[in-house]
Amino acid sequence: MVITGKKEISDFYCNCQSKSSSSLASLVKVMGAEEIRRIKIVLGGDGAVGKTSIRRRYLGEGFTQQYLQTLGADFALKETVLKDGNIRFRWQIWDLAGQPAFHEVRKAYFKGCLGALVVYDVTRPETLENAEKWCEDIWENSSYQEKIPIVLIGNKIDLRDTVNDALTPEDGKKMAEKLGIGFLETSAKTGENIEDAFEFLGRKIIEFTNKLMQRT
Ligand code: G3D
Ligand code: MG
Repeated sequence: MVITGKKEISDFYCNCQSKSSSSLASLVKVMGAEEIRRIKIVLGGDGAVGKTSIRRRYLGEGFTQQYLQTLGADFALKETVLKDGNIRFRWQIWDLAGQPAFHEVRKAYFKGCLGALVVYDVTRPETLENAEKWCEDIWENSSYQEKIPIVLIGNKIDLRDTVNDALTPEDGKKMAEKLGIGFLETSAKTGENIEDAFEFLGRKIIEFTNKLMQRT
């Protein structure tokens, strides 16, 4: 692949497979870090925790959505500007449609991904336990040697008072601390913290890519 301009470098960022961090970093340094435009992130978590609802709530109207039949994944694009720093991102958000035979597609799903939201449902405690496995799976299958940024999302907080054994914010915080990742609670129904979740992840991705670039 010939890297000649902005489009190519952003495509490179999206498509890179098993590039070492140093080769990636040196390439980005040559082109200038501010050229990064498009960032692939994935949504992880058990079925019915609210991944698709979170994505839909965040993207609102006017987004591009494609369905990748071979992967069984929905794939959506949104351009957004982080509130400070004026860094413009074009999110490429991958969201598996349903829960197909995931082990067969996950390599392609995680390929080139620079960050993830791993979602659990605060009304179903087993989904938080499984969130740990999701994180490990993402790190194992990602294209980077370093652990890519993940934000743990406790979703459906609007339903917390309707069940007896709902997870508390402390439960999620504890898991996030154990895994060394960020944490936030959301409701895709009311919209609470949905924007913040993506912004939080965006900041972590900036830190991550800056760190990669400093290594060269
Ligand atoms: P998934 O993509 O993780 O499989 P979905 O999950 O986004 O398809 O959501 C599964 C169900 O949970 C949907 O209900 C959806 O409306 C609901 N849901 C998602 N997020 C929230 C939330 O924050 N609060 C509440 N109350 N419900 C939520 P249906 O009935 O359409 O299957
Ligand atoms: Mg879904």
